[in-house]
Amino acid sequence: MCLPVRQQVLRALWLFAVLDAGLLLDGGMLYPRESSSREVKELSGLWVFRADRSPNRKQGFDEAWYKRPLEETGPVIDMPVPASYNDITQDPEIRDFIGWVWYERELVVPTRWIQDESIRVVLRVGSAHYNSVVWVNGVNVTQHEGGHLPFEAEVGDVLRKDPTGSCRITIAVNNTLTLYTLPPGNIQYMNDRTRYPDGFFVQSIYFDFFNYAGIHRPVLFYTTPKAYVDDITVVTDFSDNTGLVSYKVSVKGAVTAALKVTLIDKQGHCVASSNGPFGVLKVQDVNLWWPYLTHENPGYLYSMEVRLSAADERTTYEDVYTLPVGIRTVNVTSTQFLINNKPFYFHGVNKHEDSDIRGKGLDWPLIVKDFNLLKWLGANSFRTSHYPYAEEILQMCDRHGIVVIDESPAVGIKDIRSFGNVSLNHHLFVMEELVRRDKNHPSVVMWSVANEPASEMPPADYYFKTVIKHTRDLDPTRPVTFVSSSNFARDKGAPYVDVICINNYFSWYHDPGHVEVITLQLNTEYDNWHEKYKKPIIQSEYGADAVPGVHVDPPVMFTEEYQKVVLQNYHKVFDQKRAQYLIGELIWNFADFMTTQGVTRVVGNKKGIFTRQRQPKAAAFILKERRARPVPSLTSTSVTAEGPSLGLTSTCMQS
Ligand code: BDP
Repeated sequence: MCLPVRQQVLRALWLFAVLDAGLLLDGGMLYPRESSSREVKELSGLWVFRADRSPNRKQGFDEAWYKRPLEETGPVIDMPVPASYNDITQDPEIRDFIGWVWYERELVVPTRWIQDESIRVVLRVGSAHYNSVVWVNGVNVTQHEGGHLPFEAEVGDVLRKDPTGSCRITIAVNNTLTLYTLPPGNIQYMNDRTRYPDGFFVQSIYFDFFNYAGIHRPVLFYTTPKAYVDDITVVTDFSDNTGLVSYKVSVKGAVTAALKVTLIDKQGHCVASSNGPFGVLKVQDVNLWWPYLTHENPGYLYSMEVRLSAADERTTYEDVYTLPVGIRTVNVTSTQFLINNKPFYFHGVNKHEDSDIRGKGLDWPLIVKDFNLLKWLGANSFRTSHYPYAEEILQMCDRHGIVVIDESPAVGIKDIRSFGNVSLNHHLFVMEELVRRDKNHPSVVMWSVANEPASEMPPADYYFKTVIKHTRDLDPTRPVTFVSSSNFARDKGAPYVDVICINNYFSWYHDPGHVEVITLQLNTEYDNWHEKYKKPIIQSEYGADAVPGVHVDPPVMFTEEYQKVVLQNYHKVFDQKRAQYLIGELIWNFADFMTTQGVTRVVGNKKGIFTRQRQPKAAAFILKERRARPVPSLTSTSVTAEGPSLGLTSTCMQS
């Protein structure tokens, strides 16, 4: 049964307000897709590479290496893109290199891109860690700060200066982290000449993964007509069996343009259409987007085709962009997380973008293997610890119904100087970039603004209040969280979040070797948080290192048996608290991953339930078995009558 028309219209109007709030951002960052009006040319493969080993790392800029072929400036090597450069060579200096490295690729672009002035040619970098400067044929076209989000530049005018279409792309990338970058870091020069050679420095980081660097995601050209669809925002809702897709399209390059928007189902049938830059599409007999294992047909996606026509005194323009759309709602109450008004429990993992040889470089075989492992495990979700993952991974999540907590790169904010205005403004900007990129993914159900900052420091209160509010203003349709290290007494972020996410390592970093304390300590922890804040809780990290193949029974730390028994003790408490307010459990970590060298890490962090090569340890079978098992306490759970705690979201209003 449908809601009365008046109520539906009110809801649609409210969604428009949401969309307007979400459009504080200037310009879109739509994923490049081919269409009848757009071409994509990927530049993955071998690039030319040179690390600037000069003492101040500035030789490349002083000598303007971007002005001529890189091989004319000095010795160069082959470097695959996308990939981190660190583990590609046999040179320890490259592995641990800090400073500017230079990449270059030469190609010829199609003649019509040069000749046809009605085509826009855009160069896009999926991500490069951390600071990047980009030149095309020696002309600086863009620069970008931040290692995990895309950036692009229109380069048609530069290319047109050379009618042969020859194109030399030079990208300088610097992995130096400062107290004001995200994540923060700090370079320390060691000046005691009795202990360190001249110029010796180290980069301190406050996070537990290797600071892999280079061009990590695809670099590509894409084209659009001069008048084009710059951005699309969708917000979805439903009432009984009618789906509602509120959309807003922003156009660039034309003062007026005609827009036709069509929603197409998986069979290729048009199910709704509309004209104009905003509107509400109504879908009868809607197929909702459901998470994996909650429905026989999870991850249902419609295709929203946006067709633009415009004209100027010289020519006419047609642009077509097709966006995958999943129709679903997200709500939070004081004890539950609701997807499509049904309680959702995060049976999840934390991941890293990390693997042998390629480091953090995007790698399709690895991505597909990981999704197969997630399904084997019965996992329905993950957190993008501790930075935004590749768009290609989120697209897989959309298609497979894997639910995502989308985390910013704000990991390791530990120094008081990283709470100042410079850092805060940068953090706000990064949240804008993240929301702009990921706002249309149905799999993304929550934003995480940071992991384990030093939230006890006095400026943390204002800092996180501001970042969380800004994130909500950017996207009022999703809850916002911030991941706390286990210290209930000092936490400053919790009053502002919608869901409490807590990490703790009982019997590991606290009371090492004493698994018998886990249940008591975890119960106390949960009750403290929930009594005070009345918000649902996710156990956002728990786990123990296990060196694969090391066995001792009775268990001792670092063995596969110990990892298993830690998990089993945590699970006892999860099973009790799940009936109350616990809404998820995310193991730390899906797979072993590389870290900087240190006395607590044996060739990386070994808390994976899979090895770095994706082979299961004993603990993986514990999780697989747990997730296959029905949870008796849940069978009677239904949506509570309590009002939603997120007064701001559309989906809350309608639940
Ligand atoms: C947590 C951090 C995570 C670390 C983990 C560990 O959030 O990044 O890798 O500890 O020490 O506190 O294994």
